[in-house]
Amino acid sequence: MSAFRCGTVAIAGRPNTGKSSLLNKLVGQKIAIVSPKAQTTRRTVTGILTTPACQYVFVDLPGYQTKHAGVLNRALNRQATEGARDCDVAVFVVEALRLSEADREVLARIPETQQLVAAVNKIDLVRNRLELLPFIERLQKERRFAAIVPVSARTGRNLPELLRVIEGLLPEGPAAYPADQLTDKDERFFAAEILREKLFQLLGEELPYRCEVTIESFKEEGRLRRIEATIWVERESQKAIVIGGGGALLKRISTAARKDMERLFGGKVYLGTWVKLRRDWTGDARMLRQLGLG
Ligand SMILES: Nc1nc2c(ncn2[C@@H]2O[C@H](COP(=O)(O)OP(=O)(O)OP(=O)(O)O)[C@@H](O)[C@H]2O)c(=O)[nH]1
Ligand SMILES: [Mg+2]
Repeated sequence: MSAFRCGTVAIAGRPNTGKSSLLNKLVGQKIAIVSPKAQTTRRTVTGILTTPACQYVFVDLPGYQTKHAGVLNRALNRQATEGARDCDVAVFVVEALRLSEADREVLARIPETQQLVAAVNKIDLVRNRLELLPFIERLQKERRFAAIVPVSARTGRNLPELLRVIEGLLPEGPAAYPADQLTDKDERFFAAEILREKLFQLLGEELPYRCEVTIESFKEEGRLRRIEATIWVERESQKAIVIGGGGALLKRISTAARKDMERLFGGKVYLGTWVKLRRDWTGDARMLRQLGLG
């Protein structure tokens, strides 16, 4: 029998390629937040998968983006870049048939010495499978990959093959975490992330980028979790939008978040949400540090 393997696997790519969806499907539970909007992920999330032969410590990174400047965007790009270097294996996630300049920018930031696997995601959207082959050939010209694996984070197609390839690249060594541990983040972290996901899913195109969430208190009272959260916005007008007429939108957001929290935590949740103003927080380095984003 071959020796046990264990190592860190960074999931890198431009925004919206399906990195967080891939992490969730690989570990079999929704721990990373997902939305159709770019730059949903702001904090790296670790997801651990342990098999009889291997422990994969996946790290879902923010998408590396080149569209927007600003203090927050720079901080996210820094996390994305460092994360893809500081791991045993990097998985470069690219959308099938869509290789753009933005993808190349990501590749350019991953050192040549880094073990690198390409996951060609969203193949469920490819009508004609024959188109995949020339796409893979194009990718091969961009960079030397240890392997290129077409996958679908949505359907789970080919994920066993992706895992097999990664396993072969991980170093031999004992497990770093107990076999049943799913993540290194606590419930407080996930409470904030889930609420942020609802803002991404239920607010318009621009507003989610102006919002951040902090957890003011998290108490366990028997089987109930009592959570008080603040949604930070940058302007008074944004506050009114998030709350909505008669508080209707905030209520929808909170209810959706509470249900997801109850599902993840496996118990009842009371969720109190307040919307507060912190002028121009996305450009405020001190506030970003306080939020763990700087
Ligand atoms: N059809 C299809 N859609 C997918 C697949 N994987 C992800 N998506 C969708 O792509 C969108 C982006 O997914 P995310 O997982 O949030 O992407 P991400 O790369 O983590 O994005 P950022 O965190 O913004 O960098 C969502 O609408 C997902 O539902 C897939 O395999 N097939
Ligand atoms: Mg993400």
